[in-house]
Amino acid sequence: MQTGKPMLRVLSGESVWPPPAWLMRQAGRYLPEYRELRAQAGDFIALCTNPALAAEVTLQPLRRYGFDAAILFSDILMVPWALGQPLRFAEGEGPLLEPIRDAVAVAKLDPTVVAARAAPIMETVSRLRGALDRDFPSTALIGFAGSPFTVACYMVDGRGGGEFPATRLLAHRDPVLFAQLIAVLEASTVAYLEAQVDAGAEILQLFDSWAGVLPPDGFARWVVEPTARIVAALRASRPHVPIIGFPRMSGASLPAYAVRTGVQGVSMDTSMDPAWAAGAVPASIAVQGNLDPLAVVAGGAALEAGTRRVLQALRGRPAIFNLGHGIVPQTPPDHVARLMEIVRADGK
Ligand code: 1CP
Repeated sequence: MQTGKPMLRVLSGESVWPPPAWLMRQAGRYLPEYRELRAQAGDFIALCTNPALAAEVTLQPLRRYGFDAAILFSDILMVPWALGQPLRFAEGEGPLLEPIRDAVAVAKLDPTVVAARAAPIMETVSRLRGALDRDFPSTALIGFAGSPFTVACYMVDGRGGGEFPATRLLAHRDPVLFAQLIAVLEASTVAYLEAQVDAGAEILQLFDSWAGVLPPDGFARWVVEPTARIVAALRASRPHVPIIGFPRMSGASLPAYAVRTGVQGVSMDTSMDPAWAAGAVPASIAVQGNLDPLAVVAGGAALEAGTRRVLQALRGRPAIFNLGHGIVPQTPPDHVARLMEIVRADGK
């Protein structure tokens, strides 16, 4: 019998079956206990910077479902927040930031202040690590950040929405300035993730949710290269911590992304055929994914068949069961319980 946390075994290249499982956005609005605590906290940034409450919401889904990983409750936009960019989360609208579009605004960003301003988040990580060691000894703690390109999308456009026209235009019109912004984000991300590791994170995930909006040369320059430099810096400074990359909607570029960035795991989005990816990504790199979050909302036959299809594709190689994107607020909590039963019973 091999020992150790299943998530860490898989990310060191071992095949573990049934695969370890966790769900992106596993803490959040689909859980009544989250909604209650969120109402107490007031605004979302107050929740992310309150170590007692942020640790509590991280643990809520573990108590219900016993996932193999806990993911720090925070947001990818806490890096722009720590850089001093004005940010608020408007009810029903998502994040709103004061857009950064010129050299003066980029020059004001100072990556050396990020780790210190993010101190409350590091306090959450260290509380979580203590709680897991005590109550969930086989659950691994995931720290995370957005990748530079995806974070830049919000910083330049100032809001979500999925198209990010101002960001894409800036990258075409003024690649020198855009490269400066990406460089600030690379340095900030490395410092921010190193601080999470020092506080107790055991795995790091880089979310590149909007990687798929770029043309191929942009994908190489703004997604693959910055991620490769971040991974190289972290492998040098914190060599024991595996990294999972999530280049969402990267299609056929996923295997090349996995190899060129040097990540230990790669997360597949909903549109990807997991059987194809399981064969195309080298077996030394774990694949993670990729049930459609809407199949969990639907439940019934869609949930049963979808979960089995993903499990079948993952069998026989290092793999982590997850969704293809975050769980959505209208997900019935019992459907998540059923999902975990199917995974734990090896698809039976
Ligand atoms: O009112 C609320 O409760 C706010 C909703 C919410 C939550 C629960 C937001 C605002 N962020 C989060 C938490 C969060 N975000 C986590 C930790 C929770 C967990 O996973 O258990 C994580 C890892 C994220 C990461 C995140 N934030 C991403 C990358 C993953 C993805 O979903 O693609 C992105 C793109 C964001 C930006 C963001 N923050 C919040 C919203 C609504 C959005 C998306 C905005 C948009 O549509 O563009």
